[in-house]
Amino acid sequence: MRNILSSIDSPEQLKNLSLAQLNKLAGEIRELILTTVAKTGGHLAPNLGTVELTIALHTVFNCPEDKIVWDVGHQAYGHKILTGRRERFDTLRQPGGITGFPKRSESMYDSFGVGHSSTSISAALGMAIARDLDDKDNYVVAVIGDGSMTGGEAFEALNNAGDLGKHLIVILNDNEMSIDKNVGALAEYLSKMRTAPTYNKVKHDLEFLLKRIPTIGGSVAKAVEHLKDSLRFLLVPGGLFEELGFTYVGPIDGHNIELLTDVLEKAKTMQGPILIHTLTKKGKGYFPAEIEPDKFHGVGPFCLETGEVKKSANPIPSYTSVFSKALLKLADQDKNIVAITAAMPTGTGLKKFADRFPERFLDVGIAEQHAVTVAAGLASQKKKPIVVLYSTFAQRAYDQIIHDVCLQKLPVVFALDRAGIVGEDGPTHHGVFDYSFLRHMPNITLMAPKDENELQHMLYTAFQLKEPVVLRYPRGNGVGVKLDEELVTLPVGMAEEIKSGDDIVFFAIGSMVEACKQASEFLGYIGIEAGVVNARFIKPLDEDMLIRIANRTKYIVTVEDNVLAGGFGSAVLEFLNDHGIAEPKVLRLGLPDKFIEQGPRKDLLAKYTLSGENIAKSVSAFIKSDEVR
Ligand SMILES: Cc1ncc(C[n+]2csc(CCOP(=O)(O)OP(=O)(O)O)c2C)c(N)n1
Repeated sequence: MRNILSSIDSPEQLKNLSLAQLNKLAGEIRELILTTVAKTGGHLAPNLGTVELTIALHTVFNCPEDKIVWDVGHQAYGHKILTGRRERFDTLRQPGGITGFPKRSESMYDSFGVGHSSTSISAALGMAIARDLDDKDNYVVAVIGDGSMTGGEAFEALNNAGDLGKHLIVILNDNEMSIDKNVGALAEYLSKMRTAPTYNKVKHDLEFLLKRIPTIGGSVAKAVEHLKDSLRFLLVPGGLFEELGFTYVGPIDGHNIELLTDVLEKAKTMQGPILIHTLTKKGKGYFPAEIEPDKFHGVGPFCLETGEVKKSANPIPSYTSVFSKALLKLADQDKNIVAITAAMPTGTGLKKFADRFPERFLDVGIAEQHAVTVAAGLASQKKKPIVVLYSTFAQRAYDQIIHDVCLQKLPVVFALDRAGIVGEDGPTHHGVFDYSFLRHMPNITLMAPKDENELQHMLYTAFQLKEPVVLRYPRGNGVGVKLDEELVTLPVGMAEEIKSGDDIVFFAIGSMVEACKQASEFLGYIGIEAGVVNARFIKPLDEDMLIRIANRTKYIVTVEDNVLAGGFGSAVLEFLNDHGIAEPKVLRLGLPDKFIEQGPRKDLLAKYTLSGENIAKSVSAFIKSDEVR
């Protein structure tokens, strides 16, 4: 059979294909996903698991009139391939290329932009309400994984949707995995549904019976058809989802296109909210991903033949791994330390902690808000909780950090990993807002290390303080400095002078200190003596240091990998203004008031004037323009 995918430019074309062709198409889509992601990196295992579901959805529904809302959106590559983006698929996650998640501005088939989890049912419900208000009759389908279903917002949406009774189809894509193994009581519940002995026995008996009924006509044939239908719609009694007002269908094989299309067609004719429970295999069709779905959840470029991930030869440890080791060391010495992750034990470096101290480790599921308040509860009872989140996902817990932690001055430590620009995951994942949304919280101490060694000391310091503390550090490798054996308490609110120089002084924070050291070298070549100060703390700011700097230079340059609006540079400006310090002039370097696109981290840093060379260029241009004035 000739290649089918190469002629598919719109999902409409799927409707003319036979089942055999649809099955062949599934293989071709898998192949394209595999060969592309092996080169570009990306979310492999989730996408391999949803190929048949995607085909079935686009065969049964008429997009873009009908709306498919993907949760997280990290499983929508097949959808992208089938909706006019096949030829550009090789640009996946590249600068200017196809994005790794659905994006409304990229395609009319992407009904809702996404990247953070557990939003699909809410968004789909909104679309269903709008449809009914407009007297339209399109279908709305949310596709959500069992991991994403652990997020509070998903429950809030089920609760609301079950009550409103709008026609809405929710597909629960259950592969028993979040990034790591899915956790929690819901995961247990789903697992019981999958293996419910009554369900399986009845199903088996009925299938056995049906196979034995000879081909017959008339009313008996109809009865048999009906029986087949009931088999597909066999309900597991007492379902949680039924109690919430949904009609529950399943569990069904999420890799069987015939079954999926049958069930979806039937769901179109039903009333009210429907939840279809599909069982899929994460990584389906690629053995290395099937056996290690966590490793292939989000993966860099890899060798297709062996499944070996192409590692950079960089021997410098990552910030995450230095954090992970330092925390283990501290937890060995202090039995009160409890570590909390929101479904990211591997990504945050907490896996070893979980293995060594299972009783002091909590994976709460994709529930950042709950993670923070559970930590507040622990802290109220004299435990020393540390909540480890990616900066971007901490955005979810803004109120909990204010209301449950800071207001009560509870000693919770927050470690925000992947802060700053993260790279190819793009605007949904850059952690570039944390200085701005944290620094205005009373009672908080906010710090960022200049290198991996300072990260260890900051972690140690954080546990010494008896109040809320945040430390934030970037994705990727450290600077390559020696790691001290003995950890010390850093003086809170004190910056560190790293390099002298008075023509201008860099007041830099976090990983930008290293970039400023390089910038200072560059400026030296053109006769500008640039001092470098490592601010260490965004809050409290080292005000004495700022006054000293102000007294000796004409220009202060603040540098941060955060949005400029309300960030670190703003804090410096506020201080100078509030103290009537009009000189020196302040140049703030950081990220502009826009969402930063996808691309290699290094390139984006350079593009937004945060590489050593480009910092130096901006500074020299700033001085020149000032001299002209
Ligand atoms: C709010 C939020 N926290 C964490 C993440 C990181 N994350 C991306 S996918 C994922 C697991 C999702 O599991 P599931 O929904 O079951 O999908 P699967 O990958 O298994 O197909 C997590 C934790 C996120 N995207 N959003």
